Amino acid sequence: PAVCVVGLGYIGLPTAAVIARSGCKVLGLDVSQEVVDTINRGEIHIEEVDLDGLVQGVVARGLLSASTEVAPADVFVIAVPTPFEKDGSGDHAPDISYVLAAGRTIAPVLKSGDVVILESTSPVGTTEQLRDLIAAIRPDLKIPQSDPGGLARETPDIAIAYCPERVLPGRILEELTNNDRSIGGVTPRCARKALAFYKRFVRGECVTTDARSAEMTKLVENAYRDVNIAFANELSIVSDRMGLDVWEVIRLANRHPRVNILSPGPGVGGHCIAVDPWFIVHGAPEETPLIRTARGVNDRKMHHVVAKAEALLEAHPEARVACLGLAFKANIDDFRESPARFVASRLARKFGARIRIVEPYAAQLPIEFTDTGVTQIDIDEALEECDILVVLVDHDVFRVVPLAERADKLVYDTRGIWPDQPRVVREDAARAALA
Ligand code: SAJ
Repeated sequence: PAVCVVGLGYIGLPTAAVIARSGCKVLGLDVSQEVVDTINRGEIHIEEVDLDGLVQGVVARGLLSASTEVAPADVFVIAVPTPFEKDGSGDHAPDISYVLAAGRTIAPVLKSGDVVILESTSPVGTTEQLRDLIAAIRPDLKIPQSDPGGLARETPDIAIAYCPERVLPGRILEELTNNDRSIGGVTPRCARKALAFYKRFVRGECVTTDARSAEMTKLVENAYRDVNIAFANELSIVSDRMGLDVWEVIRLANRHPRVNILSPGPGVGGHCIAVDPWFIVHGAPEETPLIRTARGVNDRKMHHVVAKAEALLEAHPEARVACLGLAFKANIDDFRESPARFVASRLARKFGARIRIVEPYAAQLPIEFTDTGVTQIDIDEALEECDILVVLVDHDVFRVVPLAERADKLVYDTRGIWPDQPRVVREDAARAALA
């Protein structure tokens, strides 16, 4: 089939490339002319393992091209952002305007037999809203209606389904092919149509369900992780207070066969885990105290880390400080919604030239560090020049620094990468003792 992928971002571009590799002719749509031109040159505008070679190959073979103009296709895959907007009351309302805009873009070229698949993380009911929008624009098409009794006899002209991506940045290409997928149809027939498409390039199991359940499943996966990370982050603050090493406590607790606590960190970042739980809270505000609280715990952890780092730097006014890492997690170059970046920029604003940043995945420092006096150095320079190391990201290049090279440093390790570090900032008492 001819495929049109709407949105060529972190999910859309790898998805378009993998579909193209399976032999389909793929047109990628994006609103940015720059993105379109880059891809048509066989280049990419995002960083992802092995994506450059794949895109170059499928573009060269004529299987993938990009455009700002829609064209007819047999399958449409929508992978556009679904951010949330904070309204006046501090509520977090999902913004599905890009999904609806994509629907308006493709509706005019839809024809009988087409399959429309939404992949963007979306609040429950979005796929049906997309369906209603298409129905309003194209009254000439028979649109699938939800049919719980299965009594409808009419065969709709098009199929509409929700199939969330669930790939991990840094492992996108591998997970795109190997992960299981949930495929939720507006009707069972829609799900089967979408299933036949995914079978072309997914090796994992594809499980069909209804659209609303598939939408909720995606949100639940990320809320599950957020709640579990919040538990770890809360433990880290509790352990601080009690003068305990949280990493030691978690290591021991995880020896229990049914306990598997995640890792504390400076907070939760990225575009998914810190966002998607709000979609559930927004849909059922009264029924979600746990999910809401977990979000708050993870957000507050960033401020906790800032406060602790500030106290440390104030207690050692002569010390030169290196912040290790800006990315939102280990071994990637993605700085969106990064707690590490938040902490480092706060310290930069307050302490200026005392701060150095080590981020091997950044060619230069982000905009907010301009005019702060902060400089970017590499890890070797940090180990030579700096007295305090604030570990904000668990990049492998930091993890492998041997004890001998950091034994004389004072370390605030928010990721627990150096369990053997002798001078670690752990809790208030330890900080006072070190000062
Ligand atoms: N983090 C911790 N402690 C942990 C694990 C993670 O502090 O033990 C932090 C990370 O440092 C990062 C944040 O949480 O700041 C999120 O990282 P992540 O690796 O948990 O997740 P993402 O955002 O890279 O990708 C997630 C994945 N979802 C789940 O694992 C349930 C991925 O499969 C989804 O496809 C993706 O969200 C998405 O796009 O929704």
